[in-house]
Amino acid sequence: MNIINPALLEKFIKVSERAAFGASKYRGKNDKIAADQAAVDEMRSMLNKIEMKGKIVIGEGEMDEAPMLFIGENVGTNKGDELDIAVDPLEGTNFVAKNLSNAISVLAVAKKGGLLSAPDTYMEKIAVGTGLPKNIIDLDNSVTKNIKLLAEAKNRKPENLTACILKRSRHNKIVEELTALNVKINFIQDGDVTGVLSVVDLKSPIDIYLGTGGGPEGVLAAAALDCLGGQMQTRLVLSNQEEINRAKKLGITDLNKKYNITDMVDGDVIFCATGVTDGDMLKGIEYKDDSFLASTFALHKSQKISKKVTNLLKK
Ligand code: VTB
Repeated sequence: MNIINPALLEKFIKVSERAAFGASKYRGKNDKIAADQAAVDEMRSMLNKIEMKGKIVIGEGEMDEAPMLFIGENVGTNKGDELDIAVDPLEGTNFVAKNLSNAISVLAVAKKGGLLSAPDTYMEKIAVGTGLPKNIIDLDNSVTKNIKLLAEAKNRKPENLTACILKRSRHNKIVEELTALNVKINFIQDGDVTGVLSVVDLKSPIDIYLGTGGGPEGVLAAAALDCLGGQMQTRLVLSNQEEINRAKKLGITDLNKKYNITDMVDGDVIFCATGVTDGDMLKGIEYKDDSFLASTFALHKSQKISKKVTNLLKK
């Protein structure tokens, strides 16, 4: 495998740490836009310090709609390796605005061409954890069939499984089927990167993630699951001509394609997520006089690195 320079992991950790710190200043201030902007500013300035020819493939939007970290923007010093970068400087803007748990700053990095350039449209997602038969779940199966297959593989009854679902009315049908099977449901209000990753969190009881959320968030979660060994399948939801055009502009030709992890992430990958507010996966930014503590979940596939790091940094 063509690996990403292992020394870069620490540099990308610094990027998500500073972005999370930027957003943390707006916790509970009821200003989603300012919180996001602060995270974007910090993330961009840190990315530009890294020796690389970086390109944003998933970002804040397309060039004409996002002034910074837009899709196609070049970042880094313009020397070094060619890397593709997916960012969500603030995943869970609502959480920060209302000072609720689970806001994170997140990014994924691959070699050039290694990440699916997903449009900012909805995406169907289904994910399960490690140690299961390959391709056990499928978006084209009914929810009932997927649950039965999973229960069988785990040697448990459906009533002893827990599913994580984003609380939206579009998921009513999924919820109905799960309820009929007596599957336990853990609803989340927002933040499906963390939601998907709960299937590989050894402390969490989540057996399956199901539902439709953001496309960019889907690729970010796939990058982490690729390092951690879970399974995920996704499909873009393109509901009008404008969305279809956006997908085509990003090079997507098969509009109904079901993506497995290897279709979204190719080769080596780095993933970093830093907590902004306290959450299931990470602690939020903690202020200490002129410094702050930042907790980050950092992964580097080729190096088999999966670690949680807490650093004390100058404000
Ligand atoms: C999704 C989800 C994100 O926002 O994009 C969601 O992937 C927006 O969904 O994790 P709605 O349009 O239904 O509100 C998040 O939850 C947070 O950015």
